Amino acid sequence: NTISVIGLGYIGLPTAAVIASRRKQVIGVDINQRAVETINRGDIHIVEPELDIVVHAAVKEGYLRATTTPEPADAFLIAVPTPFKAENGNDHVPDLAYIKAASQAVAPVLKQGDLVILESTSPVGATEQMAAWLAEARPDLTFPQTHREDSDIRIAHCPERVLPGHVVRELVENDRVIGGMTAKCSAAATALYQIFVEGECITTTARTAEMAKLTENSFRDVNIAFANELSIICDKIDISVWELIRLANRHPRVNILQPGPGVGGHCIAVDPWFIVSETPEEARLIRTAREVNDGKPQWVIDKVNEAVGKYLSANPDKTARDVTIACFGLAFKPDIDDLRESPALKIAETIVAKHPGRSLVVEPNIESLPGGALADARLVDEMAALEAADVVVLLVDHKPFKQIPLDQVTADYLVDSRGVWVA
Ligand code: SAJ
Repeated sequence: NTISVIGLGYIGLPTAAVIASRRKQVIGVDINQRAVETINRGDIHIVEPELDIVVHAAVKEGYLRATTTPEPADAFLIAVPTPFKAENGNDHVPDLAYIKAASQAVAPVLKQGDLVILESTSPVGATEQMAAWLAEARPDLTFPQTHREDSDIRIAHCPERVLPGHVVRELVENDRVIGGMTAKCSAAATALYQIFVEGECITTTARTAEMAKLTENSFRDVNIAFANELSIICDKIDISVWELIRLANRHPRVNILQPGPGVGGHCIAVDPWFIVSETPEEARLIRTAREVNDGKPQWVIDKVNEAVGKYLSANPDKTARDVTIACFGLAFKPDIDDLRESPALKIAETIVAKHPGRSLVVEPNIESLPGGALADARLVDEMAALEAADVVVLLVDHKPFKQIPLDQVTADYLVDSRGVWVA
């Protein structure tokens, strides 16, 4: 049996490689020619621990091969991005263009008995929409939406749920929600995941599986928003939010996540909007959580401006242009190099734009600063930054920052959005 994975990004590539490591023939498909060439050399184009070894072995042993055009296979796993777009005054409408393009690319090579699985995080109804696109392109085949259990093609939604940084392990260990368009579709998809999933495969409908994925990420977003709101309240009434959450979490039924400079990444800050966009009247809490988290970067920037103001009052011989600000961390979460959709990056850019020439940035996971607003800043190491800075801004709780002994962090003007240096 040959399995084809469409989209060789943060989800598709690890999935393809893990299936190949179980000695199944896997054809990976991506529109990015360079990514395809890199993979066929046995290398990877994304950063994810352990992935390089798995891909290298799969390619060298002949189980994984990448190409830009889909080829016939017995199962197709679609793992392409689902961003949102602005439409009719709504800024957060799910954009299914990549799923549509993938369906249209796969349709010509489909044959009777094939299984098509949508893995991309999707708004409710996207799997049915994908099935409709496939049926439109292949009127000679039958699909579950019209022929139920007699259809030529089986279709399911099986959302990915792996945590970046732990993808290779979580792909195998996590339980899997399998949402077939019919019971036979679920059974076919379950058989496929059982090739490599050691967690449980739990079956449901495609629509419930879609909503389950959105619910998981919305739950996390709402919990983080709660923590972020607490951090703003505590700042106002002079209580340490870090100590507060530690104490509250001692209750056996309380588990509050950590405040931060905002929520970044490609999932948690996006997926709740798929629910809000579908049911704007009802999804009040989910929308508010998004707004609280999206408002946090500006709150941190205001705190930095306040700290600069205090520094200038204490040093009347200085002007705003003389202030050296050091930003610790740019990535969207700790111990990764991914700066995309990062609130820390956004905050650092705003600070540097206001204080060009003197700003310092510490980001141990990158070799050079990205261009744009940060072109006016200098990338330095932890100690150099602590030495030179008048105002220190902690944005990401990277390990190397947590390892700095507290007595070396002597900044009088410190904005610590992660509670690394203030207990
Ligand atoms: N964050 C906080 N406080 C916390 C935890 C996280 O501010 O206590 C921030 C992070 O700094 C980051 C953002 O939230 O900016 C998101 O990071 P994350 O580690 O919570 O999640 P992601 O986006 O890397 O991965 C999530 C995971 N979902 C859940 O844990 C419910 C992952 O399992 C999903 O597979 C992934 O989204 C996805 O692809 O949807």
